[in-house]
Amino acid sequence: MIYYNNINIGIILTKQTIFYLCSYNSKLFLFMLNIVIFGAPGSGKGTQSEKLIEKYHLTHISTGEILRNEIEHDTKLGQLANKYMSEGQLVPDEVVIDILDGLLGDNPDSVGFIFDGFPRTLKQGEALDKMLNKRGERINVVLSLEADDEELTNRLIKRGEMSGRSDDTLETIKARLQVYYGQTAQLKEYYANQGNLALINGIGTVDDIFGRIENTVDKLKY
Ligand code: B4P
Repeated sequence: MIYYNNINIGIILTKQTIFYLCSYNSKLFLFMLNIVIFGAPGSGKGTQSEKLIEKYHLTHISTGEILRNEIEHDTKLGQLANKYMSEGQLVPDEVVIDILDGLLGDNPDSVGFIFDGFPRTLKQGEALDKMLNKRGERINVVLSLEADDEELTNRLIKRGEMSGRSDDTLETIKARLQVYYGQTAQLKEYYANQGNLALINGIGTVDDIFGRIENTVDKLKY
């Protein structure tokens, strides 16, 4: 528990969740912690999300994972998504925005979310702001994992060799990087203008990078 003037800040750890509580003049407030984990393909979004979930007990939403699951089960949505993903292109905005909207509705009591791989376009970013506003929430921080193209390409090729993921081939990786710089990277300016953007050096060991993330996230609460 931290005390500052009339403000007390603390964390309550229950079996499944951590609540961030703040009391001011004896009134209690519950903080939501909404994090966007952002970056080019291969920047470590999925990897660092796992560590964030472990530490902060937030609800993880990975649009890539959801879409891959639909492909695996050969659903209508999966068949549609596969057309785009197998070529390294983005699945249409309306489709992923609908998925997100549904997931937020399914988790009314969540103490916060990690948005992994969403948003990927300005339209998705604006839609996410609107969806959170409706819940009386907002994005607290956008963690942008920064790594160069050579490192990103090497990581994804390695993963493709091990997992056989169909979009981890050299040709598709090149297309995904182009899509990132053409359609996604502009979101950094959008979030910088909101004052939410934190650039994280994404090179180094997974634990080193998570240390940088923890420094940023922990400063947010206190
Ligand atoms: P995603 O699943 O989000 O895949 P990704 O961008 O390639 O990143 P990923 O999270 O998998 O990689 P990570 O950096 O963790 O999306 C896949 C596709 O789905 C998209 O291309 C698109 O078609 C579609 N899609 C998803 N969301 C969408 C949306 N919102 N709108 C439209 N379409 C959407 O890790 C990569 C590798 O690096 C791993 O093997 C990991 O082990 C390794 N690694 C991580 N950190 C490392 C480190 N520090 N050092 C060395 N290796 C490291």
